[in-house]
Amino acid sequence: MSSPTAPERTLVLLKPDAVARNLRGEVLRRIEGKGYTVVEMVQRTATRDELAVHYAEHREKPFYEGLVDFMLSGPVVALVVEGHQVVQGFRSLAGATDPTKAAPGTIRGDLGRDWGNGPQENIVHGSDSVESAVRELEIWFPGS
Ligand code: DAT
Ligand code: MG
Repeated sequence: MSSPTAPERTLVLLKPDAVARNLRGEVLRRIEGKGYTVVEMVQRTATRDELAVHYAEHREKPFYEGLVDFMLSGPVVALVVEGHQVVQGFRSLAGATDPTKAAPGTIRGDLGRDWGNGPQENIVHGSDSVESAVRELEIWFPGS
C-alpha cells in the first residue's frame, strides 16, 4: 500500500539564458503541464550577495566565479513551485546538469546547449532536496 505524502515546495530559477532567449513560457508550460502549481513568480536581477548564499556549496569550485557572473548577466525569474514530490519531480523535468549530456525530453536536454562557456548555461535551477528547498526559498522569497 502506498503511503500518502505532504505537498512540497521547491525553488525554480529560470536562469539569465532562459530569460534572454524568451524561454519563460516554454519552461512554465512544462512545469504546469506536469501538474505542478506555480504559487509565486518574480523577475529580477540577482545580487552577488544572495548568489554567494545560494551557491555556498560551490564557493571553492573552479567554476564558481564564472557561474556567479553568468547568473548576474541578466534578470532571472524565481518561482515557488508546489506539488507532491515536486523537488525530485522538477529535477527529473530539468535533466542532467550539463545540457550537452542531458537527455532529450528534459528542459536542459531540449532547450540548453554549450555556447562555448561549458555547462553553466543550463536554463534552470531546481533545489536538490527538501532541505535545500527550504533554505533556498528563504533566500529568494524571505518570510513566505
Ligand atoms: P545542478 O544545477 O544540476 O544542481 P550543481 O549544483 O552541481 O548542478 O551546479 C550548480 C551550477 O553550476 C550548475 O547548474 C551549472 C554550474 N556548473 C556545475 N558544474 C559545472 C562545471 N563543471 N563547470 C561549469 N559550471 C558548472
Ligand atoms: Mg545544485
